[in-house]
Amino acid sequence: MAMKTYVDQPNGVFPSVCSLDCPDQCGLLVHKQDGKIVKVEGDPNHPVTQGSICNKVRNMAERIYDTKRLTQPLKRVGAKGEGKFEPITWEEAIQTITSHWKQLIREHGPESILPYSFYGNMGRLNAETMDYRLFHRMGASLLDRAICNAAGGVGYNYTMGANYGTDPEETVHTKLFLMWGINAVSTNMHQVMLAEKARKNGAKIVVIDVHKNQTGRWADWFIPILPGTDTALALGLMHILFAENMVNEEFMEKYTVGHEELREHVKQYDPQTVSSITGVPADDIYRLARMYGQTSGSLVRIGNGLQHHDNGGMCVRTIACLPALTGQWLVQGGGAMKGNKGFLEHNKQALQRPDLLANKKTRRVNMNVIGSALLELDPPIRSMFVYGCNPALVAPEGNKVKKGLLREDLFTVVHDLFLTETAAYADIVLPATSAFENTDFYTSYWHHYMQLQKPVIAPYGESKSNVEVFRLLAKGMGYEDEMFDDSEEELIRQALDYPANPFLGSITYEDLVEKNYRKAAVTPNFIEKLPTPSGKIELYSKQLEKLGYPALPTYTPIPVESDLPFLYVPGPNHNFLNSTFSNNAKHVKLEKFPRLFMNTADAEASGIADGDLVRVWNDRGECELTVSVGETVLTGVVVSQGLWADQPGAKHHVNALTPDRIADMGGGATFFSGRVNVEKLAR
Ligand SMILES: Nc1nc2c(c(=O)[nH]1)N[C@H]1C(S)=C(S)[C@@H](COP(=O)(O)OP(=O)(O)OC[C@H]3O[C@@H](n4cnc5c(=O)[nH]c(N)nc54)[C@H](O)[C@@H]3O)O[C@H]1N2
Ligand SMILES: Nc1nc2c(c(=O)[nH]1)N[C@H]1C(S)=C(S)[C@@H](COP(=O)(O)OP(=O)(O)OC[C@H]3O[C@@H](n4cnc5c(=O)[nH]c(N)nc54)[C@H](O)[C@@H]3O)O[C@H]1N2
Ligand code: SF4
Ligand SMILES: [Mo]
Repeated sequence: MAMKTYVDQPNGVFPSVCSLDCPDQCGLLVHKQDGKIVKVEGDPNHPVTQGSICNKVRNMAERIYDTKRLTQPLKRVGAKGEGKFEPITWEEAIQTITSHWKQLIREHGPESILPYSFYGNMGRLNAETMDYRLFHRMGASLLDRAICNAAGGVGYNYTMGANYGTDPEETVHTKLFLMWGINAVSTNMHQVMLAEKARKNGAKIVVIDVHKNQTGRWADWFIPILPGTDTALALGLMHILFAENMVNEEFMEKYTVGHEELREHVKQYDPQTVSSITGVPADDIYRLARMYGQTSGSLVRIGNGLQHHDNGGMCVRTIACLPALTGQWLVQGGGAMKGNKGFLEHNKQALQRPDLLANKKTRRVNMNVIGSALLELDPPIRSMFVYGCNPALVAPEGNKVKKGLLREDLFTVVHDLFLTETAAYADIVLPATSAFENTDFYTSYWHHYMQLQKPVIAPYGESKSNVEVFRLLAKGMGYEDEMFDDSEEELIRQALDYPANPFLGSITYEDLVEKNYRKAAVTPNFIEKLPTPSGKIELYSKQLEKLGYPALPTYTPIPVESDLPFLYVPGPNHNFLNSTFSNNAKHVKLEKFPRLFMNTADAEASGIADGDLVRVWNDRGECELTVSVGETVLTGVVVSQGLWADQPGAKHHVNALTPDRIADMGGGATFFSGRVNVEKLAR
């Protein structure tokens, strides 16, 4: 069945999907007039997102047609980082890149080339298909894409075996929500809407966070906690659940391994001890444990924030054990959710062709240490191809990243819709299409629906999709493998041919073309057979033991990296998506300026008043932010929101301050485990 695209229809309303790195993955309706997008709204027919979307994407047309959008390939004519470029043709761009790469491969081997990317576009084809084929074929260095949920994802899997969790559609039946380390009002708004429905039926919402932000204010009960101590709180809850007999013995016997060992092990985490670690009063720990142990239909929504710490993997592993103690996995609306992408797992082997690396011991570079890697790796990285990612703003140890990007002998190519902070350092810049200009398919990491993206508009200027750019680069490299000729339709068919995932069910390409939303065939009894070594929920993990970790959930404090007075948690904000939209006037206007939240007692002690401009610093760098004084954070903690770019006279690059230490699991990032000092600046 040929897919009809909407490109040739100048007027009308067309179904689409949000391509941003957001769990909600909304169904959209894109309105066109005279060939241009004039409005983006939610598709009421999407079973989960039901017609509502966030303000960021309601203003998407402003970004698509932003006058700053790239229309042509560019080559650098100024100094690195200066941002001076001249237009060139695609032919010249591909020729320049591939001849450079051929020379590097001859002289230094293919591992001198590093792809650097993330999910600026969540489309499975544009995020991780033709690019992988090309770089695997080439034998380039491999990138560990560990900047987001790596620690927590791996930790969760030690307990559950895969990214399997509660179906969000079931959460209208939930009676108790533990929103744990998630700023859901900003980052998972449809979970908030579902929780609101449940609330009308009496559900209670508890938020456990280091910052009383919009999500904390929405809660029935907000529990402030010290950063990096959530593992201890979870263990304290387990202590009480066992001690007060609020566990489900039958469930544990049937579906878990290690509950007897765990029962003994958590005796040491008594509420007093846990209180002194977490800053949560012992009475509140009792109250929370009883609420959790006595409410059926209790859901733990595990966020990304609590795992951006040195101990983030073990933290998520630990919290993920809670519903197994109470047997909540079998209760409608109960269980846990970290990420659900396992249910729509498709044939990545076919799409990405890792087999092409079969006999090679290709080196891996963790994207979280890109600054050090560019400055110190031996043999050096001599070329970097950046796409769908903005490392100059989003990667930790930002000053090291920028210093690395300044290397004269580094040949950098950036493919993006905009001349990002990273692109300013590039030798060649390539214009990217927006997702509305592509064919792709999408799988949410929260709800269970798969969706096809049909192009709605023609490519903007001379921009090209990732898939197309990697096809051209493969040709330019002289690779004649047929896989580089696969069409988008062929790729989607290959992806869906995957009997290894039973939940994929019978979703076919034809289905996707015909119906907008196709659901994974998940039933709650997925816990009957989990892909852990034992097939059960692993409260005790021999796998972890073998690797030298504690086999049972265990609290390890985050290292105190310096004697600076404040732990610093620089999270994302409401109106941007990571650094996306930080360059679009409308979104910046909505967000106004970056703030630093500080406790009243700390502010008074430092002679800082609400609204003061402060310098935030450590030995990695500095930043200048406007202080918001109050009780939204505990003493000894400061929080900022948003990945802002430096402006002339305004140092807003928060990742100048963040550590590039690697978390306990999965090579994860530790953005929120750094320490800073704060001092008042004269205006
Ligand atoms: N509007 C908007 N939506 C987004 C994004 C965005 O930038 N803006 N980004 C998208 C992406 S890529 C991701 S990964 C998700 C992230 O979305 P979330 O899962 O919500 O993760 P964060 O916003 O990083 O952090 C969530 C919360 O964790 C808190 N936190 C930090 N450290 C700790 C801790 O030690 N313990 C506890 N209990 N809480 C802690 C922070 O204060 C924050 O409120 O959102 C996605 N959606
Ligand atoms: N301090 C701090 N740092 C953080 C975080 C934090 O909470 N605090 N969060 C971390 C997390 S969770 C994440 S996921 C990362 C995210 O970091 P990034 O993955 O860098 O995300 P964005 O900043 O949104 O940048 C995505 C870029 O991709 C581009 N893009 C979009 N679509 C396409 C396309 O189809 N093709 C190409 N070639 N480009 C495209 C966009 O224009 C944008 O410039 O940031 C991390 N950094
Ligand atoms: S960013 Fe998230 S909430 Fe906003 S439209 Fe996209 S998927 Fe929906
Ligand atoms: Mo992320």
